[in-house]
Amino acid sequence: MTAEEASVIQPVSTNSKDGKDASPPCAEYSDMNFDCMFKILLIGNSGVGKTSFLLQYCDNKFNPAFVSTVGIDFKVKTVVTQDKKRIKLQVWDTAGQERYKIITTQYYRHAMGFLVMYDITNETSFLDVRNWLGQVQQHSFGTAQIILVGNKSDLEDQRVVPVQRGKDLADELGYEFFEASAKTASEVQNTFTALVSAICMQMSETVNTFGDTTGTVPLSNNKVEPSCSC
Ligand SMILES: Nc1nc2c(ncn2[C@@H]2O[C@H](COP(=O)(O)OP(=O)(O)OP(=O)(O)O)[C@@H](O)[C@H]2O)c(=O)[nH]1
Ligand SMILES: [Mg+2]
Repeated sequence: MTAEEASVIQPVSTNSKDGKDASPPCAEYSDMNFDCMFKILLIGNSGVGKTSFLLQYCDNKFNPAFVSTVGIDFKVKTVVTQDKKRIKLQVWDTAGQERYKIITTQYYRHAMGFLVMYDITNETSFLDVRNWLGQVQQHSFGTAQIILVGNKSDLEDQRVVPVQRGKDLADELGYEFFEASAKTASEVQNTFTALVSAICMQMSETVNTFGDTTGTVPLSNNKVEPSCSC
C-alpha cells in the first residue's frame, strides 16, 4: 500500500476498555457520532504480539513486558475516510492461549474483519495460521475480510520465517499480507487501513448488489441507518 493510500483513512480518536485514555470509555463507547461501526478481531498464537499491535495502533505505545491476555479485550478507535465518513472500529484483542478458545471463538461470528497474526521469529506461530483460519471458517459467517500479518519485523536477526513464505501463504489464500512491528510501529497503521478499506469495498459491493447494508451495525436504537457508502 502506498503512503497516499494509507493517508486515506485517518484516525480521529481512540479509547480502550481499560479506561487509561483521557476520555472515559463509556463516553467514547456511547458516542454516536459515526456513520458505521466495524468489528475487527485480532487472532493468532499466544505471544505473537496481538495486544502490543493494538496498543501501538490505538495509543502509540509499546510495552516490552509480556502480559498474556485473559479471555478477550477490546479497544475503540474512530477513523475518517477520504469522503468524510466516520467509522468506529471496535477492535477485539483475543487471548491466543488454547484454554480461552471456547470463549474467544464466540466473538468471531459478527466480525467483519480479522487480522491473523504470526511472529516472524516463531515457526510454530506461522504453521498454526491455517488452524486459526479453520477456526474463522468454523465460527464466522464466512464473509469477513482477512489480512495476514507477520509481526516483530524489527527482530530481523531472530527471523525464522522468510518474508517470501508469508507472501506465498497470503497469495495462496487470497489475502493481503503485511510484515509489521508493534514495537517500531512499522506498517501497523497501514495494516489496519488496508483492512478497513477492504471492509468498505466489500460493503459497497454488497450495497450495489443487494441494495442492502448487510454487516453494518445500527447507529441508534433499533433503526438501521441507510447505507454506509465508504
Ligand atoms: N521486538 C518485538 N517484540 C514484540 C512485538 N510485538 C510484541 N512483542 C513482545 O512480544 C511479547 C508478547 O506480546 P503480546 O502482545 O502480549 O502477545 P499476544 O499475542 O497478545 O499474546 P496473548 O495475549 O497471550 O495471546 C511481549 O513481550 C511484547 O513486548 C514486536 O513487534 N517486536
Ligand atoms: Mg494479548
